[in-house]
Amino acid sequence: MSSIDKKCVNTLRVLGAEIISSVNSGHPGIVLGAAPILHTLFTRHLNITPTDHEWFNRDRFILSAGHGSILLYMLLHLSGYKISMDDLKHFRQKGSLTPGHPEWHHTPGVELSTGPLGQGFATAVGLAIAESFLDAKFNKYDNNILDHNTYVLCGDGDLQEGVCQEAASLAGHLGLNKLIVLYDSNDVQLDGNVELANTESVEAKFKAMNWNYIKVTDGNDCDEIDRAINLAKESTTKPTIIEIKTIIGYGAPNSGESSIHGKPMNAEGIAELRKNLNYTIAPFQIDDEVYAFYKKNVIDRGNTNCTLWNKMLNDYSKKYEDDFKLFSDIMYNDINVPAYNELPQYEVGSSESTRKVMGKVVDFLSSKMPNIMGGSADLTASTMVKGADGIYGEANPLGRNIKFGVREHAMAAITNGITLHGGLRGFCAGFFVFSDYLKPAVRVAAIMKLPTLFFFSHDTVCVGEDGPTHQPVEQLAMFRCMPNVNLFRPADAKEMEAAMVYSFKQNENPTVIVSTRQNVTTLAETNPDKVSYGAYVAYEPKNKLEGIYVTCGSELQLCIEAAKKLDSEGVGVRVVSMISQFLFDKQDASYKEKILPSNITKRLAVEMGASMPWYKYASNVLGIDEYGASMPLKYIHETYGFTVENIYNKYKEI
Ligand SMILES: Cc1ncc(C[n+]2csc(CCOP(=O)(O)OP(=O)(O)O)c2C)c(N)n1
Ligand SMILES: [Mg+2]
Repeated sequence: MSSIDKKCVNTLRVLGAEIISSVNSGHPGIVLGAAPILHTLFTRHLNITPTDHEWFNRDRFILSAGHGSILLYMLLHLSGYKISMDDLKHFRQKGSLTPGHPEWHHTPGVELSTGPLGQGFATAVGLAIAESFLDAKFNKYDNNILDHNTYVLCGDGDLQEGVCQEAASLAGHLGLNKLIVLYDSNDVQLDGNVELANTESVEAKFKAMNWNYIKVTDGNDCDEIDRAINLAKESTTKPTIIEIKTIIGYGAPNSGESSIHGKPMNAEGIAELRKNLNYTIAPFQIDDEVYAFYKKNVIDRGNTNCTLWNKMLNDYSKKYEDDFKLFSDIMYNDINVPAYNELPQYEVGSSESTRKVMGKVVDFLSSKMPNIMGGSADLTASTMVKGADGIYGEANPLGRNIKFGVREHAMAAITNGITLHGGLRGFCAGFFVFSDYLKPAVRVAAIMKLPTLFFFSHDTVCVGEDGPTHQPVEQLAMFRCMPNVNLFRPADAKEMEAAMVYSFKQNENPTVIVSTRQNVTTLAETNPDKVSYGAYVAYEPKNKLEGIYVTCGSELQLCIEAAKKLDSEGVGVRVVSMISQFLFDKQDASYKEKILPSNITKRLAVEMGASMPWYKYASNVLGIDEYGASMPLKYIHETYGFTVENIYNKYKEI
């Protein structure tokens, strides 16, 4: 290692350890061990610029091992991002710019909120897919307008996660050659040595998944790391994992031991670290030489490349006018979303499952919007949802239909990555009951308010014959209690179309849309114009209002029929279609009062799912608080009491 590299690396090490000790919180192990890896990446490879940190063609760096956050913050500080030494000193403190784990759109330069291990790795696969698709779409023989790498730093823990295996397997299959994973291989994790839990060879495993594998034997040797990254960049057909042997907590008295993973060092430990590294710079100081080195090798290099790229873009705009127009629209997320009334219209009284409608809307929107990309977890034939232009892969990088295989968790994380890249709207689809398998990725999207689209079919026990393992019960409650997640459960084709259009138009939240397996009737009472309010009056009785049914999905029709029966007997009951509790909760008090007047307390909520989410709106709930049972659909409604008769009776019982 050259003396300046050594000086920079030791700065990162000691400053990181001292910040962690001063706030008595954080993970010194990875900072001390992996500093040379990220120093090499940032100063010799990563194309980023603090002056335009959302530069479309920047390299993406994902710290999948999010517990190393202070290392990233220090690197961004040195790289000219608006993170001051004071911000670094307030690491993990209330309201600081430098939270415990990296948070997207909170700290400049952070590309993804990470911390849940494995998630960053899997999301990076989506970033690499987005890059390769846009590269195929826009690059010309004389102008590679889209040309960047996706880098990941991961640790042993990341690689142990199932989501990582799923994503790595798909990345290898897809030949994502611009994905480069730097694996901080220190043989140690939180609870002890990795060998206590793992036996397999990472090399053999990744090679078997069609990855390049490169080993760096000395994680302190920046030149060896640099050579490995250069080699990885040469790959044209495979993603690369570089296993870099490091020593956790390098320089600390307990280096190489799990005790250094997440425990701040005491004063003696810090003193010994300084002695071992021969480091004499005062605490919280950075030598000018280090700043100068980063200025030259990250900031200036990045600025030069960004300027060159802007020139390329200018050339491109002149030579390829039409492509440039589309490229700009994509880059600035300016692709027009068709309005509801441009979609195929459904006649009142027609009958169709909402999953079919969902699939048709995705097809229709994909034909109008070149920025939609996604697919399903081996369930296209069931969810009816697929991307356009054929199957995405090496043979067809312009395909917008991703065959995710039965890898729900990675599917969702990858779809987050596609959306996160910028320019594309990622969607994915599966059976609603298996949304359990991908919930952690929806959670990351929710924390980030990333507008990923999650489409599910088979929304209730009406799945029927497949039985309790396939019949969702508690999943509606799960998504409805997640902050920032908008769950739509449309009642018919009209509501479904309106919900889909709404979801593609907005850029603020992840959306979950659930559809029926069974046919439902297109109702006269549904109102697509009101879908954005979350709830509206679908049926108003002729008689004086005395009660309310609150419902959604396929149960809306049943409630309307029950209300009509009550109306014919002189009992005035309104039916509220609550397609999205999330959106209804956002309405002002007067709208809420209009829909659910507080003096009307006789209310019955009706949904074929866990009753829990409904007590907010009604003190009586007809729900399903048990797991289902295998039987043909024709017995389901009777079995669980979801008939017009029972809904009518339940109201009368109140
Ligand atoms: C999904 C998930 N499970 C558990 C954790 C808690 N956790 C954070 S780091 C870590 C140890 C990971 O080991 P490794 O990746 O080898 O990190 P190192 O100790 O080498 O820094 C654990 C269990 C987490 N952040 N995410
Ligand atoms: Mg480790």
